[in-house]
Amino acid sequence: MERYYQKEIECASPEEIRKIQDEKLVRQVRHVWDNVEYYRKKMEKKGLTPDDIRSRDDLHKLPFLSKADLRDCYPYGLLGVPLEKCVRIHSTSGTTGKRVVAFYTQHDLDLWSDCTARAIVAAGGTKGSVVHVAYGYGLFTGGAGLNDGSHKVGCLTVPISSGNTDRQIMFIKDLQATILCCTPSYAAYISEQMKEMGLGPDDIPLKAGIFGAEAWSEEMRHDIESTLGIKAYDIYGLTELSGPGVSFECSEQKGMHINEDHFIAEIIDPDTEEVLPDGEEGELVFTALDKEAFPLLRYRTRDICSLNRTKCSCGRTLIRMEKPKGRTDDMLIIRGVNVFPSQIETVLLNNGYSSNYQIIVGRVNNTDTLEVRVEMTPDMFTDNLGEIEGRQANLVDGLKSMLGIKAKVTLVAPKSITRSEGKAVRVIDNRKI
Ligand code: DLL
Repeated sequence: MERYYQKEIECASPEEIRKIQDEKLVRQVRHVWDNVEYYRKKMEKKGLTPDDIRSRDDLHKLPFLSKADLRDCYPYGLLGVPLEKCVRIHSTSGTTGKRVVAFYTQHDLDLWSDCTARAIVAAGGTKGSVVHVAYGYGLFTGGAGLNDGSHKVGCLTVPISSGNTDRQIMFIKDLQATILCCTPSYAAYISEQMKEMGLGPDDIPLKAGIFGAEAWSEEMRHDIESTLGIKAYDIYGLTELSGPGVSFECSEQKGMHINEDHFIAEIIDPDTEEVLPDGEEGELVFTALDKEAFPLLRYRTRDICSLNRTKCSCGRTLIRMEKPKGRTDDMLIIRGVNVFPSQIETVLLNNGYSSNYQIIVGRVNNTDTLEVRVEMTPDMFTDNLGEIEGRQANLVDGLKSMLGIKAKVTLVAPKSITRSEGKAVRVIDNRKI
């Protein structure tokens, strides 16, 4: 039986959701206009005042915010409240340029934990469940976000953070954890390590996992579900909008329900910025409706996916977003062809390989090169060169039909690719160096 954390919202009619969004949007635009000079100037540039935004239908008039805006405003330029009302910050891992720092009031934290509580309940969490939170704690939002949602539901929360995988497995067993929260790549690592310790799915009490923070394919989901003996739920979010829980999956596992009472989602064409109809793929844009400290309107996430407004059989009416394919900035352009790492992952897993792979892009004589390095599983490991070459050729064909371009495939020994305890880094693009 499907359970809900806040049924009145999760199963509200589209009219009720619309009413909530209309009211909150008008209020939020006024809040931003009054308190965030940077955005007020952007609105003025477009000849807008808060009176121009009377409902959700006027959303398209508002200017976008991008990561570049956030960097311009670092650290305090987008604050919507006096600093003394803020009680927490989180920050993105930002490998290039300045990190994004997001601020939270107590009210913001409270609403955020409602969002993650909805995800935990949708994954089967109840008062008394033991929830093992192996997302990183600290500036990253994963640990704190799931931790606080788990508290709200009344679960026994194990704030173990990431790392020390043997100890993770021991705690899962000893404390009888039923829900595991971590990145999908770390879940895959935990299952691999379990196997090494001679443990199978029947030896651990887990029933569900709440996995997100990085793009992962359906094939990877099936792999994790069978090796850990659990149901794997996707969860999405980003620091700029609070963290995990912007959307979450239900037992149907057909897209993630967006917490529409807190966020309005739009899909735009990333080049023309035109709003696209439901079902079309494009860049996801979010407007946060009730965040006080870091109130972003029309924030361009750079994540590529589509929206689905059809009714879900779980009973929730919140619209769904498809699994993000990746970010516009993750997309590789190789010899003029768009390639998402997730497409490569699909081919590898469909051919019996694990998610331990690396994509190496280079440039030789002005031509892009693509190499996919993937580990053989212990079962396929061999030193028979003919066999290895046959396997490599198979993968070259599979990748060619998925991507339309030829890649070099190198099979490497099991365990030779570094494992990830957080977000996996799978692409090495040597062209940028
Ligand atoms: O990754 C928040 C989070 C923590 C989400 C734990 C889920 C679980 P950031 O570090 O700011 O925040 O990275 C946000 O990660 O724009 C997406 O590109 C990617 N991402 C997050 N969740 C998913 C997902 C956290 N379920 C960026 N599928 C986002 C695909 C995801 N990509």
